Amino acid sequence: MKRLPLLLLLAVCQLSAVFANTYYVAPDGNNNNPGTKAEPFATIQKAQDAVKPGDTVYLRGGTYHLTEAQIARTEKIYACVTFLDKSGTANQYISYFAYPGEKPVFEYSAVKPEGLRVAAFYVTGSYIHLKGFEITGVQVTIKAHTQSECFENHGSNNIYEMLSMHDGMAIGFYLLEGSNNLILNCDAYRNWDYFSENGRGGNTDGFGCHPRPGSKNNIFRGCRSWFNSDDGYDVISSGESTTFDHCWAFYNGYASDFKSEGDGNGFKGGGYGNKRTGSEIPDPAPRMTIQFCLSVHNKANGFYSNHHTSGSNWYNNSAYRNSTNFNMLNRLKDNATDVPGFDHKMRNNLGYKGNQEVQNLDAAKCDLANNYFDLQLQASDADFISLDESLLTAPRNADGSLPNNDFMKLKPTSQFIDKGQDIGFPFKGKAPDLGAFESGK
Ligand SMILES: *[C@@H]1O[C@H](CO)[C@@H](O)[C@H](O)[C@H]1NC(C)=O
Ligand SMILES: *[C@@H]1O[C@H](CO)[C@@H](O)[C@H](O)[C@H]1NC(C)=O
Ligand SMILES: CC(=O)N[C@H]1CO[C@H](CO)[C@@H](O)[C@@H]1O
Repeated sequence: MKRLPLLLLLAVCQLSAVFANTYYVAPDGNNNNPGTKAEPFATIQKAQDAVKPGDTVYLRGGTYHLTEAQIARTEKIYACVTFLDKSGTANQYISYFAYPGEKPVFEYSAVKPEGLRVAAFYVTGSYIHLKGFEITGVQVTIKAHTQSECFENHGSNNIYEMLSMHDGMAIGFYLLEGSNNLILNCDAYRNWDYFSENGRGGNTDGFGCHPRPGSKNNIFRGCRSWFNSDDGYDVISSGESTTFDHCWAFYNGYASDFKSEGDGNGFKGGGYGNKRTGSEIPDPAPRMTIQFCLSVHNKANGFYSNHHTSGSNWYNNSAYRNSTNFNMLNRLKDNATDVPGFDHKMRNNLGYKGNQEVQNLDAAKCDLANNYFDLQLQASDADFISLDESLLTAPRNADGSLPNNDFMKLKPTSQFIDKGQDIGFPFKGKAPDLGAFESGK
């Protein structure tokens, strides 16, 4: 007797799976088409009109040259070329995927709306999964303080996966609101706004996450950020915590010929900029978590607390050749006085060849253990299997995960093997190793 409803439920589930539709978008498509494989749409915007929760839109390979006529709508100061406001559900995401084995590239150099910021994708919907395509050439047209973005997120429970945002003037990924979003295995590189504010590129981060209070639990995992004119990852002005897990930052603050541009921090872990009064700053300020991350030869700091008004969690990170590898500078909320970092929890971090290794850390006011600096261990080339930086831009694995190579991996004879503290992640040998990569022993 009890079984019947379950069977019924299964049947209904299967039916709805059968009725999930697949649509196609192609560079030579037409929005008067039905969106089938043989007769695809021209734009994702048109595909959104057709979809319902559970549907998949496949993006065929090739280059899509976007035009100003395709701007879907203007939202405040943004020209939103594609405006995704249709939501899926927890069990039925709406998916916009690269067609298997193909490489769709969305190219925006002709989209230069006067007096407006450009958002290639402005996403207010939730339960949307975007996967496997490239955004390039996004423009900035405003001379004063401004920015454009490849993706601006306002929805929740979205997945941004295997997206590549490059060679534009815009921030790669940018979040102001929305919870439980996952930014997975994405790359942002060679983005530089050379037009506004005298071309310093001081706003063009690879990834920016600045959640308003209530926008919780956003996670960046497996991402890479390099040669962006400002920072690799920036969480200034955060009302909530953000987690960075297994992300890499290198060469930020530089053009690809190493000409100096904007700030150039690998991970800018907080702060509130010019906001001064207590009420403008959340109390307590959220703690960020930055773990298993790698930061190499950024112009300024590898890992930076950026005048944050609370401590953060820094676990198992590796820094190499930054101006300062770990700069833990904090600020007192009440009188905006900069002070050496307090309340940081740091475990198993490793640094090598910074101009400075660790700055602005008030060790007595932090919870420190098993970091190279408190263990008083000085790294040398002999600790690492490879320091060949060309490995940083190696191609990703087929599933989108970070390339698995020897960069900054420890030699079996390294002094850092088994020097870590068990903080609940799996490890090999007697104890965890220092840094972002566990060795085989
Ligand atoms: C700021 O506040 C701290 C602690 O309350 C105090 O020690 C310090 O002197 C103050 N600094 C200034 C510039 O007022
Ligand atoms: C350091 O990172 C590796 C993964 O790359 C992990 O296996 C190891 O346990 C980490 N150390 C700690 C203390 O978590
Ligand atoms: C040893 C080394 O290469 N240090 C570099 C760290 O990064 C700064 C800023 O980019 C460079 O000036 C240093 O040469």
